Amino acid sequence: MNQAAREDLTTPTFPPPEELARNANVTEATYAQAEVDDLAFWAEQAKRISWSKEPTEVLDWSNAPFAKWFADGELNAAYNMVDRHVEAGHGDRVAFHFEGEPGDARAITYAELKDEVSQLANALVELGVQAGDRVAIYMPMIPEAVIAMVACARLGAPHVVVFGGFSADALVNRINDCGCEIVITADGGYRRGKPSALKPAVDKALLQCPQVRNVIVAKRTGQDTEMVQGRDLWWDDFVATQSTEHTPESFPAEQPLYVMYSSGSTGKPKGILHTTGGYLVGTAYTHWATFDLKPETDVFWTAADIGWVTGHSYLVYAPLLNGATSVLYEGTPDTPHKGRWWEIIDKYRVTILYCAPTAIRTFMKWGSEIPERYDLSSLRILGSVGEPINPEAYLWYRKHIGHDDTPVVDTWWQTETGMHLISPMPGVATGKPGAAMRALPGVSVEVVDDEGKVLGKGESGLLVLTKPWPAMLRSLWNDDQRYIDTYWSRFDNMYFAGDGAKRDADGDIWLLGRVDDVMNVSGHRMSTAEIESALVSHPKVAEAAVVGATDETTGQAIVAFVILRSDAGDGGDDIVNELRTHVANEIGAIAKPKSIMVVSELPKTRSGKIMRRLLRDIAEDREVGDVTTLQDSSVMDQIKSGLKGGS
Ligand code: 6R9
Repeated sequence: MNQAAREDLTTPTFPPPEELARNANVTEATYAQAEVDDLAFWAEQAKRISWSKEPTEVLDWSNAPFAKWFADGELNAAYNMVDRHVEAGHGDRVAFHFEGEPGDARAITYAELKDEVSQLANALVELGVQAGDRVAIYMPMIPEAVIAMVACARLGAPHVVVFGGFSADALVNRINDCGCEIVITADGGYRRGKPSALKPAVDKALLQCPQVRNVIVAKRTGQDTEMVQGRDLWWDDFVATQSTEHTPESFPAEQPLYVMYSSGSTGKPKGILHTTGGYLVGTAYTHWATFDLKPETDVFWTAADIGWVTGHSYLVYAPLLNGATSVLYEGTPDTPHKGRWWEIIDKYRVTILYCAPTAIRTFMKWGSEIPERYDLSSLRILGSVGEPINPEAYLWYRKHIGHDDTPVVDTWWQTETGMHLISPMPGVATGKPGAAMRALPGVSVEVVDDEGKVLGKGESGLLVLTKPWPAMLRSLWNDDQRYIDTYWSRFDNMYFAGDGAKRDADGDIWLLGRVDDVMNVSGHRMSTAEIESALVSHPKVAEAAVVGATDETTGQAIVAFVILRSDAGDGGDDIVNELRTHVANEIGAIAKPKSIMVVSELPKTRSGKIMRRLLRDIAEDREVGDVTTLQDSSVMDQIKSGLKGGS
């Protein structure tokens, strides 16, 4: 049976729970309203934000593709994230339940957050930071990381968060590309039960970043830390002693807010630039819409690192803008035990969980008996982000985490888009496992062919955005030309997302993976995601990654790497043939992998993306390339030493 038939016939669909639909933030009427006049709709959403000067314009697209949103408005981002909630009488509301990996915990109220953000803002001012200056943040998942981002936003000083798992080299590139003069870091953080140092990487990096004047160091692990006199300052000495009073200044809506480098790709990383007004409107609105957020009662948990855009938009910015209560967890899901996430959900009565399919597949591999030990009844909505969620993972997530009655929202977006653009709305959609389904109200997407012709039901092609949206990137840092070339040159007046997509018979959208992950085998276009999904639907398979390896005869050949479920043992002697036959049955003989290798781990970036580039190196029998952005750089050695494969 082919993939389309499998979707239509055997995968169940899930209408929204009645009560959720009755009280839903977004209804079918919201789509209709946005369709009548999308700019009026965005002007309406801008009221979620407190402006010191209300904008009278919505979108200025006269210099396309360089957009200005709410351009004559003025505001302060941090005022919107903390002060206004305190002024509204919500100072005692918990902003974050921080849970350290070793089990230490701290609840931080909005009033406390306001004080600590103000202290850091004062400290940065003392170091000479002015609006427009860039500040690098290289931190573990601790409250000071959030405080650092919000304090920079308060000063109109764009932050450049570099994922704490990246190497000193990655730090050098980003600090220098952006011209950062201040770095905020920590002695270390806890990972897998051990303190893991961060400061030495900063010291190493700064040998190549002469313009950096000062480093602020938060104490987390208490490990021995070298401090460079005159340059390095302990947070406890320098920040915690500052005044808790700081008056937020107003900035124009287009004030740069942050630069985030896109990771995991080859070549020079792109510095994606976001600005203030539109980004705040777009993230606040989508957080409220996609997760049906009720800030007074929900406990929201984005289980993602702040070094990834999901951590920016939906761990820091949107939850604080909406006055929500969130969980901030420092560590790994299996420390000290494999039930850690479910224990946290149980402890804080989390109502909305947002994570990546790769995490879900890991939990599947560990077995459903682990979450069964915890009370997960507080959950009411589950979110997915980062890659297409295969139907098996969706169904497992819904059944074993979501007690078979919580909607799963599969949110498609990018670092560049800043906010969700495609996702089912939980109170409206009849969820289809594996489909991101429909553009959010106010957002315009199409699937087009190579010539830019809009495709219809039952057709596959490339995903494009046909109208600007408020949280869109404004450019690439110092590289307007690359911004135009990458996103706006492939088609006229359309943003090219780089993802393949199809519309099913109902017109709903399915993401097919990056177009660079689309293989061409004997002239047939095939998506890596589709074959991975077929492999994972086999009862013995926990995870799969597929790459196209250069092949003399067929152009590209399909090579699969699979991790077996723990109860499948070594899969048996014939496992490779069994899986090839299975894929042939699921999709067709053309999709049969030429070779399948059984491995114990897959190489992933910290945001959970499989680094297919490295697998391609193995499949093509090459020296493995740059592994600096891997979550665990020993994985490649493990894969090479433990291959069980065949062709
Ligand atoms: C938020 C984030 C963006 C790329 C994007 C696409 C993939 C993200 C997805 C998804 C299918 C989803 N992607 N969410 N694919 N379904 N729900 O992940 O940003 O790190 O910039 O990655 O991730 O390929 O183009 P980023």
